[in-house]
Amino acid sequence: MTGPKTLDDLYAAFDGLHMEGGWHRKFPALWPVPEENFLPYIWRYGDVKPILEAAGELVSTEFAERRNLTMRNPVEGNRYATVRTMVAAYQMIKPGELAKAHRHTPNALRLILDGHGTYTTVNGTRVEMRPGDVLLTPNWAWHSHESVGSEDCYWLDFLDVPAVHLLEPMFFERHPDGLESDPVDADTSDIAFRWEDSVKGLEQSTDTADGMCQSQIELGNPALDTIRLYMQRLAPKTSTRRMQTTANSVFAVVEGSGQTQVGDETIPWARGDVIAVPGWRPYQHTASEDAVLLRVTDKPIYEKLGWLREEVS
Ligand code: GTQ
Ligand code: FE2
Repeated sequence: MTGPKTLDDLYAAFDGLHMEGGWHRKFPALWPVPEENFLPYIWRYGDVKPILEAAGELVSTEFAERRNLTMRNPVEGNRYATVRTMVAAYQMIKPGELAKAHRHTPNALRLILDGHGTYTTVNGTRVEMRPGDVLLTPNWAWHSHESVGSEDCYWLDFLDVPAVHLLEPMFFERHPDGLESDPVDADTSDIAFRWEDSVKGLEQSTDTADGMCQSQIELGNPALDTIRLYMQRLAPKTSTRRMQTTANSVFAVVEGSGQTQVGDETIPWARGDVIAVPGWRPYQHTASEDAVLLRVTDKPIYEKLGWLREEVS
């Protein structure tokens, strides 16, 4: 026998071939339940708005193309993502500004916070962006944003860019002409969920999402290949049940105020805030007053792959 004679020699031989014995790994490959990696965290609109306003003075859309401010989860080593598969951003556009057309494989959606007179054009359809509206920009759809009004317009972006980073099907291109030609105006569109329709839907809905809200409606089914969206109304001074799910969520506060318990943390929130709730962290909400949350979740990924596990207690 000419092979290694001692355990140390054996492991050195493995190492020389870029291999590792399953029984003496430096890092485990399997563990009993999901690890806690990404951290629960909140970004407050009240903190962000003045900074975006300043960016409005210092950074033009000529220079930046998108005046967007992404929310980086504070977990050590993270460079970009808000939760494992998704990134959220605040974006602002000023009167007369244009964010030129481009397209990319990441799916995106926006929730409008403030301002009127801004339009987004998605694959040739131009729709107005009004507060409370949710607008979709699916995989590879051309999109541009343009202000023709007199108010600064603020919104939230949510994209599955980190999922694309993980799986690597990234493609991105700018429109050769900067803008799509001859867009058609539309007030109703497959890519637009209007706030007034959400309000009506929430009034009529009897779906309580297993006690996770007073009522919820789903926007789309799913809204995007990788993302499901739910508008959830919370009853004042009432705690929801506790949810634990392998899927990640980012909540945006559309209306009202309250707090969310995630793991051991209690996170108070108000309109325009964004809360990162990473997978498998038990969470429950308590509204102080009538509140509406937009839940943005990567649940379709887990559903499709057979990895969705949910428990409500
Ligand atoms: O508005 O097209 O926050 O492409 C990140 C990437 C917004 C957008 C973001 C984007 C956009
Ligand atoms: Fe984009």
